Amino acid sequence: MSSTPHAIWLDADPGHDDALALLLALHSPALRLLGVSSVSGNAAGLSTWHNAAKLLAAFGASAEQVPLLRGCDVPLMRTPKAAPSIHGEDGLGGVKGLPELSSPSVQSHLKRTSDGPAPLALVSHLTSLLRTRVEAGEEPLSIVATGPMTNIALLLRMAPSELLLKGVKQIVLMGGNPGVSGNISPAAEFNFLVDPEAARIVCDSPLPVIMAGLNVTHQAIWTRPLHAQLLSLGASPVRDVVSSAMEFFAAAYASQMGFASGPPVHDFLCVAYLLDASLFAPPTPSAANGQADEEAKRYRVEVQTSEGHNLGATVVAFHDQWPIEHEGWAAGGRNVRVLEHLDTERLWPLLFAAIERAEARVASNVSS
Ligand SMILES: [Ca+2]
Repeated sequence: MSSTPHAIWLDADPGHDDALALLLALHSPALRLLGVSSVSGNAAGLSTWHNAAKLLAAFGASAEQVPLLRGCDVPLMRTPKAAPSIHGEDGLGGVKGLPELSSPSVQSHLKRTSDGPAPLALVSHLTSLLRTRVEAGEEPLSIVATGPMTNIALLLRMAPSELLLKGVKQIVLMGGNPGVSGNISPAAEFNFLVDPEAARIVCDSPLPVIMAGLNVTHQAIWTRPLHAQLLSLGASPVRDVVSSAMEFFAAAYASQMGFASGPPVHDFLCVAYLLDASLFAPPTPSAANGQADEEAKRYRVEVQTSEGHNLGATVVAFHDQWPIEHEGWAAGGRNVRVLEHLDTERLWPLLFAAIERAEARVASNVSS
């Protein structure tokens, strides 16, 4: 692994599990978070923007280090659809210990404004960020998308394709339901159903796309023993945010989705993948020739955008039932690397380590 931290951009709709993804993105030495953008999804666009600002402040990030940009308040073609029964009305229901919206630390993250529409300013910011990095010969960055894909689809449609191909290594997204039932509808996962056209644009793009869908995120259950371990380590501002978030999330998943063992940490897996893709390697030996596959497999994937029961569903050609028209990543090829396996035991130390680093950062901010 290179000693230079890998640059990432996080696009999110916080969101309890988005909060965990942000925590890991901020406090992993192997990653460098270049910025965050918010999108409507779990709650309205104003709420997810505010939530991102509160979380950045709570986790010790300064607005200079990690700029926050507001993105789209509505999907490309549809009316917004939120998830109040899972995330509360404001998207971070039940979360304790966050700074007030009016506090200087939160306001510092919200002060960035633009003359024109926010999504346009976001695309412009990302485009110039990519151009600067490409011209300086820096490594391509990874985009992490843990909300509906609206902002990222706009970027893909508006930025020069050559710049995207040079500047973006991959898009790691939480969304879709390869081979399993949906959650927001019988056929579809929430992020993809909220903006299915955007999800399709992202999956069909010529950039590598890594999909953490419900098939794998439902393997990452925050169980009671893990929660007890978190509480046993004592109280701190960061720990209060995480523990209260997971308590609310656990209760919501138990009552709304019948998850008795605990809630899945969905979005967290995208950042975990960037830290250690081997967490998602197929078990050994997996292939017919006895050789272990080191990476999750690529498949031809199509997001359904026709009206009806299948809107937003992900159809995955696990057995190449559709012809593979080219070797690239775009539509018609094996356009998505689908995460299927997870070494759950090795996942949780990443979170506990990030919590410790966040606590240290927050403590040093307070004392300085
Ligand atoms: Ca999310």
